[in-house]
Amino acid sequence: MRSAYYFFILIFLWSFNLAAQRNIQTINSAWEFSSEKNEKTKVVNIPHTWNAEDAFRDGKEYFRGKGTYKKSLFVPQEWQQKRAFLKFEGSNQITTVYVNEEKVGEHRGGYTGFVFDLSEALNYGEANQLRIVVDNAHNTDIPPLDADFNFYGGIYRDLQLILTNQIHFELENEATGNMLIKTPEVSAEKAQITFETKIVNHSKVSKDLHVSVDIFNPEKRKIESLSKKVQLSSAETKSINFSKVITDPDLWSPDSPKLYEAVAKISEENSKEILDEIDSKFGLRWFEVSTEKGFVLNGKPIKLIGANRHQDFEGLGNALPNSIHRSDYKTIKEMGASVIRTAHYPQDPEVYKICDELGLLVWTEVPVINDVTDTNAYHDVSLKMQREQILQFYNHPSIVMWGLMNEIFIRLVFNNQMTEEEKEAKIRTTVALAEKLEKETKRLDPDRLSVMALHENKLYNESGIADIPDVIGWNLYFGWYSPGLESFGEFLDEQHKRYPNRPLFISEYGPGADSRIQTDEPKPWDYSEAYQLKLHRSYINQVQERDYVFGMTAWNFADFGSSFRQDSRPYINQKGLVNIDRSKKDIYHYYQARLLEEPFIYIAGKNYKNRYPKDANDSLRITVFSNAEEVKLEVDNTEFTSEVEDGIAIFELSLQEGNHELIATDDTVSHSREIEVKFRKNLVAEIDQYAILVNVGTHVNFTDESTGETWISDQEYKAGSFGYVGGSVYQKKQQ
Ligand code: GCB
Repeated sequence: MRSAYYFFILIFLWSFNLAAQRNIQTINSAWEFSSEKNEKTKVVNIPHTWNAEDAFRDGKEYFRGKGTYKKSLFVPQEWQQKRAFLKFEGSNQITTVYVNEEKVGEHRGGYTGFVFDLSEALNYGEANQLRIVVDNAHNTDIPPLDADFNFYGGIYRDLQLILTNQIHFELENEATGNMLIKTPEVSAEKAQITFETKIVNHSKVSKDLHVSVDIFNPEKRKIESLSKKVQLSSAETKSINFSKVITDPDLWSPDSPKLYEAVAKISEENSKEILDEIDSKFGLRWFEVSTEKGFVLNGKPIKLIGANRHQDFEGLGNALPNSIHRSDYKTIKEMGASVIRTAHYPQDPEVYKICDELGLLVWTEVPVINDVTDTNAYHDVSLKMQREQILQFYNHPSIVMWGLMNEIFIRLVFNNQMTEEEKEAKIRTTVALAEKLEKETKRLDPDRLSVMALHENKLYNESGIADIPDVIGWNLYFGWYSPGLESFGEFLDEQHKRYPNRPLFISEYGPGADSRIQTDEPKPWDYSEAYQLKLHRSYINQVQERDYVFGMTAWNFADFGSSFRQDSRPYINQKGLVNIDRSKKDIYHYYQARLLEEPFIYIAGKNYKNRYPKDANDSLRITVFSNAEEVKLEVDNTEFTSEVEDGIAIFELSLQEGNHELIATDDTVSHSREIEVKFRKNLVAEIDQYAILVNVGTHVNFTDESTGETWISDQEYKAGSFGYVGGSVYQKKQQ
């Protein structure tokens, strides 16, 4: 019976082709939404989050509680011959589904997919009420408990309604119906492949079936057809597996991301009619890692350099259309990256598809971050998340590492309230969970690497947790949270000395940077783009010098929402290589100069147009990124030349006041930019006409995005000028 509060009804008429074996449609549009916080009901489309605005307005107070989505769905009589499933790609974080007020399922965890079978709860030949309650309140039994990103609530990834025949490939499982394609042994000569499916008979009678898998090569030519006869009793579920050895495989790699495809079908014996069909892409490659050789893919060593990526976007929270997921990874690939880390959780299924297609190696992880709870419930959800992640994304050749945990002792280390006994108990439960996660990961997938990201603290080694996974990722913030850029390499050398067989990866590094803040004299904590450049340059060099470090991922590809942060832009972590709206910071182009093979040149300073030297004798700095050995810079018809070191050519120029066009070239490619020069001394001279805008007490220039005005860095007062008398320029953290 329809309850009274369905005050406006969105009748959803389904136009399925009932003859087809399986029908998949998104059921994203026009849901009636209300939340505990805001009783006003509105119509929303999925992907949806209710925190896209308040997480950037109310800080830590953004709403965490229950949101309810409702829809009226007309279910034709003919569907009685079918099975109907609801498939979520991700919904944060407890999701409960009701059909006509009968509960059909509940799922815990916000970053993996899940499927509910609606068939038994539906009323056929009439309208059915779907009600989905999503709860993103803090829950001590569900990771993440605490982290430096927002836990946006809602059904923030696509939702599908899937109609199958009574006999179908199993859907309602932790793999969300994925056929597992395993490639335990691959070489240049041959590849061993297995295909694992499960078939279900919901009909009342036993059936003689024919199950097949067709394999298509990267040129889309069918190269194999495997099949089996199977008898399936009523209500039975059966595993059907196939294996095949392929010779001369077309290998997958970042340079040549070749994908095969498998199509599995069920038909009744002696009938051409297909009862169900599923497909999956897969790739053939092998890899190994060691401290001597680094990361070796298909026999060739490759130093992995790339970035981490959070899944939120300006104005949208985490509710992104697939097109933005795609364009993000395209941007990462165009930077020259070979690896990404989906910190700190499994991402949209579209992400792994595009990484396969573009050729990006992936470290993907579960959101077990900062702290754990010592309950079976917490441990069980963590394990389930890892199982769901592995089973759902198993077939992607791009994935090479399954992450277990991130900085799991960070809350403990900074906690002054806990007693020593409490701390010891916490360490014990954390290590026990890590062991369980490792075991589960290897049980499901012995062919990939397990990995864990640590912060700079001795507890990881002392507790033994760092010995659990195959490889270790260090999140290192020397030159930011800890002093000294060079301490980074020293720390690594010391680790390598103590643990010579432990392959190391730098899973995070980077300072906050704000495109509005510019300087020629960068310092830690000034949020300038120049300091971001200085730190990343130093880290890349130090990693390049060390063969035992097999890769690095910058923190972070993009600025992202973090409700408790008060950096130079509130509620945003600004360590991105691009801004939260994906406009690029200089540093993005620096990576292009370091990583791309085709000729590249770029004049840094997209947001450093206004320059304020003291006078005509004072110089200003132009920075050019290039992968050539030498570059030329033409300024007002005069040509200067500079050598390139670490992808950077520096030009110190003394220029007259006014606009100047700069053209940089290496004779194959060129890039131009305009700057405007104004002398500080003339600012004072013109004070009766214009105000002087001084960024008081700092050494950086700040350009206001809304007015285009630049607030210039402060200086020591001298007669006839402006500036401070006594004191010193403010620095957030002395280093
Ligand atoms: C870390 C965390 C990451 C934070 C980052 C930061 O080590 O793993 O989640 O966002 O530091 O910016 O402080």
